[in-house]
Amino acid sequence: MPETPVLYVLNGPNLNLLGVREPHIYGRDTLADVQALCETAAEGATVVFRQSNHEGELVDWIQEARTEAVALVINPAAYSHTSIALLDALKALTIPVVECHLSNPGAREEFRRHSYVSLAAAGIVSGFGAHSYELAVKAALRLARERSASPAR
Ligand code: CA2
Repeated sequence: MPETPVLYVLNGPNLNLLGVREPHIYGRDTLADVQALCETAAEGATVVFRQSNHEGELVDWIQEARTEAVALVINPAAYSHTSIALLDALKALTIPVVECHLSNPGAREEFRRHSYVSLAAAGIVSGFGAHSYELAVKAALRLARERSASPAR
């Protein structure tokens, strides 16, 4: 592991509205609040925290993480359920990927019960509101540490 590891936390469409609308589903924390929680949970690792409403921009950032990050946390939002482009970009990574959701999509509408992104994720944290991100950050950094201690041959 580098002395100051870098963790990417990427957020998909409409998550910029967090805390502003639908607090009964997604809670009252804003995306800035979530970023602060991630930075605290990262315990000294550098967190690159970004949100985009555009699929291609998320693909570009995932590709960037290949060389810049030790691990990646992603809440792909609605793209979880639709995007083969995100899946392909994530499958090209060798760093650990953790999928993260505020709500529990498995307990919601049928169309949210399938995630393409899950096919490329080491694990999924969902249903705990902003706390999902703290758990996901910890899990991603732990996986990165484990892999650097015994790299795959
Ligand atoms: O629970 C999650 O984190 C989701 O990824 C959120 C997505 C949804 O499409 C996924 O099924 C589950 C929606 C993000 C939209 O976020 C908003 C936040 C506040 C107000 C409106 C939308």
